[in-house]
Amino acid sequence: MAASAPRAAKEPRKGGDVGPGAGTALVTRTRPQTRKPNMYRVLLLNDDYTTQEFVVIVLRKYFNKSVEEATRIMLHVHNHGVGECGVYTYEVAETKVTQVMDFARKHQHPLQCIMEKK
Ligand code: TYC
Repeated sequence: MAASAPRAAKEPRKGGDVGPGAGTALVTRTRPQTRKPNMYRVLLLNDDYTTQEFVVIVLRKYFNKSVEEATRIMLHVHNHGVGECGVYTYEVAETKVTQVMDFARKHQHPLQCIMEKK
């Protein structure tokens, strides 16, 4: 009986219980028993229409940033085109992206939020 944790279907698999290396743990351990999860950056993209105030609200509401940190990140995105809101496991990052995109759409802002593998 496989004892691996549930994994999001969309996240690319690595290793696992089929293919080369499957079922050999008793003979030769080829991997540590615990593996660090893949981590994903959640990024905000700049645009000309979303207000600076709205971006600060997003960073406070969904990324738990202080006013000062949220303002710093917002200005970084404004000046450089893209900026990091946080780094999360796949499912958490995916949830944050969906929440931000839904919130932006609801308030009729074109703000874009994406994730990328670290
Ligand atoms: N460039 C926007 C403005 O000047 C502000 C902005 C910042 C928009 C960050 C999006 O992710 C963003 N109103």
